[in-house]
Order: sequence, then structure tokens, then C-alpha cells
Amino acid sequence: MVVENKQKNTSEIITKNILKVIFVFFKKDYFKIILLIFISSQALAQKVVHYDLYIKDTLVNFTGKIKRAIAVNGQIPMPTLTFTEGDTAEIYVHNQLNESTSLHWHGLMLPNQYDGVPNLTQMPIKPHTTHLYRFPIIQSGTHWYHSHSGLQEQIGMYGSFIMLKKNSDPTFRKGIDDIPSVPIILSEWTNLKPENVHRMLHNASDWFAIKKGTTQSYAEAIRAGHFKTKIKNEWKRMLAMDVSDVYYEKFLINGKNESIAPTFKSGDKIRLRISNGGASTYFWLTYAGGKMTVVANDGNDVEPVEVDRLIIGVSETYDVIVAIPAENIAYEFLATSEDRIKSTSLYLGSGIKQLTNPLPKLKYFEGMKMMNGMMKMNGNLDDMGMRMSLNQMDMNVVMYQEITGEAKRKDKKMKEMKMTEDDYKSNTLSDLVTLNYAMLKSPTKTSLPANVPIKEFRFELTGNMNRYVWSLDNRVISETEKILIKKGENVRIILYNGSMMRHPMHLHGHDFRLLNGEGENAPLKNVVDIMPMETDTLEFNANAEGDWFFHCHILYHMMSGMGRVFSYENQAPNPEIPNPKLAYKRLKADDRIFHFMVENDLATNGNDGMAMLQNTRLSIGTEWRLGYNNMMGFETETHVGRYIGKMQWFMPFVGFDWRYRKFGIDEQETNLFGQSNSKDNRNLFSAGFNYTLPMLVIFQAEVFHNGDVRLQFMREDIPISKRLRAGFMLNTDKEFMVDLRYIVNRNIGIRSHYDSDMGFGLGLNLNY
Ligand SMILES: [Cu+2]
Repeated sequence: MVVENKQKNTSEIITKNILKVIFVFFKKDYFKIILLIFISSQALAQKVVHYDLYIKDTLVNFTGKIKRAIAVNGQIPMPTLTFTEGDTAEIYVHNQLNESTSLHWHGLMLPNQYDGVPNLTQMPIKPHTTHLYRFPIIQSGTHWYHSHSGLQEQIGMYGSFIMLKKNSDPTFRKGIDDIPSVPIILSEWTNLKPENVHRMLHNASDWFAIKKGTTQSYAEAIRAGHFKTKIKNEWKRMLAMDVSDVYYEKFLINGKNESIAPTFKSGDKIRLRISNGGASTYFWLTYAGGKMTVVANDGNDVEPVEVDRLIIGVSETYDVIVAIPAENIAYEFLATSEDRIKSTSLYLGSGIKQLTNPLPKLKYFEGMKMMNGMMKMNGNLDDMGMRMSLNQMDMNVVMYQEITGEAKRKDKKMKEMKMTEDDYKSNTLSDLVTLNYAMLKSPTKTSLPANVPIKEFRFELTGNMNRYVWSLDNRVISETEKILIKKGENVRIILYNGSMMRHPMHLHGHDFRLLNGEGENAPLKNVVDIMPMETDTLEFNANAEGDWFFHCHILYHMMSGMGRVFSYENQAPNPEIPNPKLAYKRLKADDRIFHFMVENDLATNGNDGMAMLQNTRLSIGTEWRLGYNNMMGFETETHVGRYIGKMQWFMPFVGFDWRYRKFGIDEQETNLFGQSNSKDNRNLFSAGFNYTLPMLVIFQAEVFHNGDVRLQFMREDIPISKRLRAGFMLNTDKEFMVDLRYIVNRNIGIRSHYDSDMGFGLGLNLNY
């Protein structure tokens, strides 16, 4: 890709005004003046580092298909921006898109108005306008920047943001801060439009699982000897389990799936400055040339620690030092997606490629079994008395073949070696050092100011995989107001993850201390990854006025409303937000959007289908049927409902039924309750509710305004095999239906069904 990085460094002399003051003050002693001017020009000389960023639509081809993306200065990722602590950043953003945009400087401590969150810290940068971000660089370390508008981050708007230490910095570390470094930004690519990815996630489409080979159908369960596991899983109302939501065609290091940095030679030590710019992917990091030494996390120094591998959460950064042990070998640095479906490599050095071991596939049914054990019938996770925190106990270990052995041979091997499950684990685990947060220690003291008030917050990370609702304390951003904090106080946040997925929670504008047992040397971070059932505590001193976003950094979780805003009491108004009320209203609109889905069956016996609009709590759905054979006529049922409770199993609704149809025989029917039935000519309002029962069966009770009652049981999408789905419906109007559907691709299926009214039909199932 073309690089058009306009970078211009200018020196700014101390202002004449400062000089004048100094001059007047020290008039009497000219020698002192000269000395002082010299010293202050050294101390105050600010370098203004200027960048121009041109944001523009582009076409890319990562997979053989040409797709739309967004490039900045003609490149993906966005250019690496480099500064030295003490500089002033002056970044002109030229929005050449036909949509608004914004840039957030991730992990930076800066004046709130430059934080880059549209409708919170600034208004969106309108199409074909230029916006200036100008702020002092008051920290050092590996950070990154990305769009905070909509889903733009997914299609190219991410880049490295490096702030170097001054040589005179007392924390400057020889062998760490003065060795060659390589900025690395990890990302992913999907051929689908990110809006479509978001929509599909909300509609519980299992297309991504089909693409990944992780459907966990009944056939696959039986083959793996896990039929009972699968039944128990559905009994507890869970869908197939996965460690990540989205299928990606490619993973990328600095915009390439595979690349080489050939200049390094035997004996070299290299500092990799790694940022995870992926929208939803955690990456395992491994290296073919030996151990990796972790020296910084989220831009903050840590005491060096040697590991074999580490996982980098979405939006985290790690600095690791690797070595080139021998001549004429290119060593692979491998980043593997957490679901281990695909990976991306960078080779360091030149010569024969030395590969690192690929990570074996996950044992999903082992994971499912573990989840079954953790899940209570009411949808809450059972903490089983364990106090888990800091990623120390990775529950997913049960799925790692490299640690717990191959799926089928494990039991046999355990028997042969007369080992218990625990022996087996500790034996195999012992030789791999995996980083966790308890191993991070700040080289400097990070204690907060003493004798100031402490404000404590607790949040439960809540979620609902089936409807893809993600929240804090079961509330999304639009259902909450800003949380007020006071300047000067210490803020402590305790987070418990009661959901089934891990979440990288990110705080804007501040580094926080992660309480990890290191006392005064607790590490400073701005992202904390929290695994299911973990509790973690973080704290920071409220020292930077403004409105600061605190949110899950999985893009699709954030856009679903998983976050809060911390706002300083009695703060000065933000000049970038002329109308704060209107702006906040717009921010809230993000998680209120409705997701659309439609399905239609073109069958030999008729045409039936449904369309649905859903958001966090509301569902507007309509179904229709048009018969050709046994039943002539048309019927529609429309329901408007609201999901209640954390798990959203209960949905009361009001509805309207309209039918006109004619049967050849059997005209006077009654329902199971003996009520004369309006099956054939119905024009009725109704009220009722849906409730999701164990085995994901939906029970529906509906009362029509003429007093008729209908009870119904329904289950859709029973995963028979990888691409085969079954379903049934049964109600007290003596109607029933069974169906089988084969999924051909994302939008097309072949469906056969038997319907008590319409008879047997075979046809094409189209869905969007
Ligand atoms: Cu999340």
C-alpha cells in the first residue's frame, strides 16, 4: 500500500512573554539571566510534532475479493505516529469520507476535549472537514489510536502510537529503552460489512460457527462422546459455546498476514511494541526463537518477566523483547486468534524460516462441559466458592490440547500412566510459562495519594449470548446517566464478570492500578481483561477533569451498550460540545438501534416467513403464511414485546392476528379447550407472553380479545449436524409443524416441512 505520511517536525522557541517576565525578575544579575535562559530553554523547549492524516475510502483485497475499507494516508493500518515525552502533538485529521469520523488516542492522558469520543468529548468530525487534535505528550510507552465512530475501527482505522522516553528520564532502562524496536499492530479482516457482522450477532446467526467449524451440533457431540454434555447445555438454555464471536477471513500484523523483517542478525535483541488493534479478537503470542521477555504492558513499564506465551486482550499493548539466537534463520513471531482458527506471522531475521508450533484446535465439548458445570438453572454463574482473578486460572485450559492432551487419548493416557486429572494437568502445564496479571510488577511505586476520600463502585459484567445483549449490572449505556466523581478523590472499581465471555474493560484518560498483590508496585494499566467468574479491583486518582468513557473494548459489545461514562462534578464546560444534552442523547442512540432480520420460505405448499426488528429490550415481529393447497388463504400474526430480566427469557407482548382462509372440509373447529375457534376468520387483538424453557423451547401463552386462549410450544434451529437444523411447533388450536432445514450458505437454505394446515412442503429458504 502507498504511504503518504506527511510528517514535519518543528521546534518551538519559548515564548517571548516568558522571557520578558524572567528578564524583569532578574534584571539585577545579568549572569543569572543568561544562565536561566539557557536552562529554561533546555527545559521548556517544546518540540511540536505535526502530522496530517487523510482519511479516505479505499478498496482492498485481502482474500481475493475486492472490498471497501478505510485507509489513512493511503495505508492500512494507519501510519505509526511517534513522539518523545515532552513534545506537543499537533495532528490534523482531514476527513475525506462521506461519513463522520473521530480519532481516539488509546491510553493517553490528555485534555478531555481531545480524547476523540464523538458526542461525548467532541462533536463528530463531519465529512470533508478538518479537525485539529493538539495536546502535550506527558507520558511514554506503546499505545495506539483508532476511530471511535461506529464500526470504522473494524475496516482499517487503527494504528500504532509510540511515545519514547527521553534519555535523561530517571526510569530509562539500558537494554530495554535503547534497543531497536518494531511497532506491531494486530488486527483482523472480515469480508462482511461490519454492520452486517453486528446485525448477524444480534440475530443469533450461527453462520460464523459454521465457517469456523465450531457448531457443536448433536451429530458432532455424539461423535465426540459428548451427547449428554450437549443435552445438559441445551437444558440450561445455552447455545453452542465459543471463545470469540466473529469469523474472520484473515488476521494481520501491520496490515499483512505474513511478512518479514530481514534486517536483524544473530545476537540482536528486539523490542516488539505490540498493540492489539483487533475489533473483537484476543491473540496468543508465541515466538520461535526462545522465550519472550515482557517489559511493559499498556504503555507502562513492568519488571522484566520471561514467558513462553501470552494472550493479549483486545486493545491491550505489550512490549516484549525477543532475541535472534542464530545466523541465517528467520524466526517466526506468531499471533494466533484465541479460537485458534487462524493466525498471522512476522519473521524476524533472514534465512531459513524457523516456525513456532501452531496452537492445536480447541476441544469445544470440554469447554461446554465446563460451562455446564458453572451455569446455574437461573442463568447466573455459580462461583463454586472460588476466588478467581487476574487471569491466573484460565478455565479454558480444559480446551487446550497442548496442556490437557488430545480429546480422545487423554483418558487412555491417564490410565496408562496411573495419573489423576490433577496430576495430568500439573504435569503437562509445568513446562509452559503463560503470562498472567499477577506476574506484572511496576518498577516504580504507583500508590495513590493518601488521606483523600475514596469512592467505590461495583459492577457486574452482564450479558446474554442468545440475544447478544452486553451490559453492566444489566443496564446498557442508554439506560443510564453519567456517573459523577469528584476531582481529587480516589476511585476504586470492583468488577465481577457474571457473563460467559471475557471482556477487556478500558478506561479513558487515566491509568489505573490493577490490585494484583504487588502492593505499592501494582502495575498501571488502562485495560483489564476479565474472564468469566473473575473479580478484579482497579483504582485511580481522579486527576483529570472531563467526561471519560469506561467500556468493553470488544467493538460489538461496546456498540451494544456495554459501558458507562465517568464525569467530574462541577467541571468547566467542554468547548468542543456546544450542546451537552443533545450530544449525550446522540451517544445513547448508539445502543438503541434496531437490528433487522427477515426469512421467507418459498415452498411447494405455500409461502411462509417472518420479519423482525429487535433492540436491547424490544421486539417487533410479524409472521405470515399463504397456503396454496389444503389451505387457501392468508394469515399474519404480529407481536410487539419487551424482554424482561437479565437472561431475557420472559417476553410479554401485545399482538394482532388477521386471518382469512378457507378449508375444503372440517370448517367448524374447536380448540383443545372446547372454545369455538376463529381459526378461519380471525381479526383479533391479543396479549400474551413468551417464555424460554429448558432445551430452548419457547412457550407462548396468548389471550385474544374474544376470550380465546392459545398455548404453544416451539423450538427452532435444533443443530442436528453442522448444517442441518430441525424445528417444531405445537399448539392448543390443534396446529402443529415440523421442519428440517439444510443451510447452503449465509442466506440460502433448503427446507422441508409438514404443517397441519398446509401439508407437506419442500422449498427454498431465504434469509437475511
Ligand atoms: Cu465485552
